[in-house]
Amino acid sequence: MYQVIGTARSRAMRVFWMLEELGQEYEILEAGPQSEAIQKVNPSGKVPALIVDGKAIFDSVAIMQFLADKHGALTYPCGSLERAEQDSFTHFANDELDAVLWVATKHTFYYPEELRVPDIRASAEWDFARAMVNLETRLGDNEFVMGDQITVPDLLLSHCAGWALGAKFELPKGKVGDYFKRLRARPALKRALGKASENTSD
Ligand SMILES: N[C@@H](CCC(=O)N[C@@H](CS)C(=O)NCC(=O)O)C(=O)O
Repeated sequence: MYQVIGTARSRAMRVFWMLEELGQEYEILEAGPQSEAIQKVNPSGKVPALIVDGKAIFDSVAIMQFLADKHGALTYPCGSLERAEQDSFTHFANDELDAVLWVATKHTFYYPEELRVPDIRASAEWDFARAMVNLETRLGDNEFVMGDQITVPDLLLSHCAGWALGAKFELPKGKVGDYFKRLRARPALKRALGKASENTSD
């Protein structure tokens, strides 16, 4: 059975969601960033990590893509043109959303107070809003970014949207807003949230 080290309030949530979409069994080893449990397997102390056959894989996106490839779902095959486009959406989500939200988060509460620069918020909001416009253009009238088929970047983009909402960034209405609503209504996400809340000590 897979084991995931992390918490619901971290990027581990994406991995729980992916495992639920794939119908895989997993155990949550609840441990936060820089905890002893994660430092034992990941020198950077960052969550999440996936333990598979005694080996730890870290970085949420590497884990999600590994799982998708291994179980042959939520992904196009390596070497296909579709996979190149799918990966381009994955990098878009990481570069334009995750990175921007992470910088804003670090300057809100993660860094020691003396290192925080609250003024970066305006540029983060500007970057985020620009990314939403780009997403609207690329999404068009599709159900998911790759068309009819849900893939790894949809989960990633939706997880970032939830993060943005929690951090009080403005989410667009219209096509992108409806796209995020569709993703948040996925039964697999609901199951992942339920399982995570059973495992949380918060
Ligand atoms: N690119 C990594 C980022 C992992 C990451 O930064 N995780 C946060 C929690 S969501 C963390 O553990 N941060 C601890 C730190 O930066 O010291 C991923 O997607 O897994």
